[in-house]
Amino acid sequence: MTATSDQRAFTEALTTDQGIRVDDTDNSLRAGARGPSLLEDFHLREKLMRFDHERIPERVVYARGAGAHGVFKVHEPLDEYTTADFLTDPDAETPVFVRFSTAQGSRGSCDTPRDVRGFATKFYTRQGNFDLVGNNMPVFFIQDGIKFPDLVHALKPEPHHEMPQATTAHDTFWDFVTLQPETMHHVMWLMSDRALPRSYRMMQGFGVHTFRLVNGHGRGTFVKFHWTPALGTHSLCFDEAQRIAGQDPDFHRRDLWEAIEAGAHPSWELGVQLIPEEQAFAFDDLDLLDATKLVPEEIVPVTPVGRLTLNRNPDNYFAETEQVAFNVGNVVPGIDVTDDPLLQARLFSYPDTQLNRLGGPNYPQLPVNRPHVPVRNHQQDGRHQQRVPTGRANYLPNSLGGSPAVAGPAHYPELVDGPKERKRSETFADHYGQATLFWNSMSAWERAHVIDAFRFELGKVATMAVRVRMIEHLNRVDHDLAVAVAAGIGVEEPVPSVANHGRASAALSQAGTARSPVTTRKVAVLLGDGVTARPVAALFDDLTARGVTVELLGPVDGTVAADDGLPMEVTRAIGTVASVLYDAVVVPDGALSLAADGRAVRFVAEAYKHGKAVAAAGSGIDVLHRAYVPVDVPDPALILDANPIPGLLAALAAHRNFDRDVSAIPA
Ligand code: HDD
Repeated sequence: MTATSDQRAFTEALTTDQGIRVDDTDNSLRAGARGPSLLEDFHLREKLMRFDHERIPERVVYARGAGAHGVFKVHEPLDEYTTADFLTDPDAETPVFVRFSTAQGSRGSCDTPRDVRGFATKFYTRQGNFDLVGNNMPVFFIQDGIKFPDLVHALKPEPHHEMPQATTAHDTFWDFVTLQPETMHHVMWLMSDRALPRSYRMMQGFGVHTFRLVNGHGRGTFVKFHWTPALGTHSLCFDEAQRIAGQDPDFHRRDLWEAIEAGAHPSWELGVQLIPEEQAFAFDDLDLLDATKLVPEEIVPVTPVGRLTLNRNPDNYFAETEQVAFNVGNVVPGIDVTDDPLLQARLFSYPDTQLNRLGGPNYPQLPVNRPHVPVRNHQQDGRHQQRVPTGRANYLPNSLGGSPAVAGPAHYPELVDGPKERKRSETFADHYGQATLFWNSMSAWERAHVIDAFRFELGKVATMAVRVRMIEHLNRVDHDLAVAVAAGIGVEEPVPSVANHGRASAALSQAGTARSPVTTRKVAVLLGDGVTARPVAALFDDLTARGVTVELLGPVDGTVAADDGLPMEVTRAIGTVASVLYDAVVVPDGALSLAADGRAVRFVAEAYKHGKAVAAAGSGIDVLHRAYVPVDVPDPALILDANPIPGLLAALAAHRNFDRDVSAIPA
């Protein structure tokens, strides 16, 4: 939004919507101090009417989101492939608005359910708006958009009682999945930790579909878009995500907001996989038009081409994040769509849904949707028209009011030829190969998390036949996976059916993510009377200087008495937070009361259980004993050194130690 926004910090007189000054906004106009209110009180009526109409329909999917402004810059001109100005001019700083979201839950649900995340970017380019409406997973559930309403009905709360909210752990979802096996690959992603990002700032984004770049000679190149976060791709574990949902339902939007406010601007590298059009059929086991498939990076590498940086929070949630309207059909010259049947259906659905959500055809005039270039046409009228066109000629051609040049880029002249038929291509037929590829690419702990997730979700499915069907499908993905899940949900062990093809793609595993900058990671230090002041101060200063957020948690707000006799100020009381809101916990020496404080013991046990860095010294180690932390087991993220800082930094950079055996930790 620009400086034309209303200023809420009013310094001038309060007025009605008609600009009339208000004499009293606390008392309605009455017939006597104890008498009935009068209809003529236009201020009362206007105030209530405006309040009554504040809500608009929430998005039918991806209702809960968080947005931010930023910029995009391309590194090198890509004019060999595209005429898109923002991809060919390295000096161009293209403004963007990004909206991250969960897909299943209502607007008021929480940030951390097991779910796909939306990653939608509006580029306000010098050639008009380009929208890249992607997800944090590179594939989608279905191949044809005509199945989208069925998919969404099945995964949303069940229609008779509207339960459960923001989760796929219920019968209708798995009923649908097991009857529509093209979902199998995406379901593997959904059951993995990819569905539980640590932060919007730490997740990848994907355009999912194959798009087309078109260069100045009219040559097309297939392209897949990737966003790679500078902070690494990291996830929560499921137990942690569930606890966060209660502790801080706004966990991800708060994280994004606070990072941007603190000047720690999140950034992503835009990468492209480029495939010459002649090679459209070069892949044996996938069709580029099938959105349930990815192109392994080992086969077509991802080339980094530009950088996205988010640097400004919205001024107003509703005006910007809620009213932003994306459309996969918003493509600028040099970028085009393909015949992917999922994409083709989306081309209809997005502008259509905005009409319902935003109440009419003039939503592109809303400040957050407005292109940063002039708009000239004879579209007119309709609800909420903001422009005042002048002149009498509102048609083309005309000789009475001047005509804008009609000189846009030609559509890509793709040859289209075929019988009209409702038919899926044979090249879309394999539903299991890439589900197996994903499974094969997981590390041991990632596999364990996937098995747990399937057991949890299918364990919530009451219809035994659905569980059995899902095990049959998993048996075609990988026999060991099917056996492990079946054992947890009361389904008979399946007999081997299809041999695992054995192929893997290292890029799909999060275990391989590069060590990350520790900036904006959150460390809790547990305090109590007698705590050793000097090491705590050293730790605080060192980590803070590196951009780590260190919070000192006391038994209550205020101060504790440190061992140097001075009061040490606490950041917040331990009872107002939980370990799930931090990446690491430190239990310093000297605070003897902590070992007897159940909140501190739980804090440590839970942090350890969730694979986090746990550092302790002296009496702090007693707290670890009480939390059943096996202090003798070698563990890079269990730091008992006199100087815990190097160990803590290494453990934070590694994100988590999910290799721990935590099955016996009671948290
Ligand atoms: Fe969609 C919203 C991503 C398939 C129909 N979608 C929406 C949003 C994201 C995606 C990130 C939220 C945008 C925002 O922040 O406002 N959708 C995807 C991806 C898909 C996909 C990555 C597959 C590759 N979507 C898809 C299909 C259809 C839709 C096949 C319908 C045929 N999607 C919609 C929608 C939404 C939407 C109903 C709801 C609100 C909106 O569009 O603006 O039109």
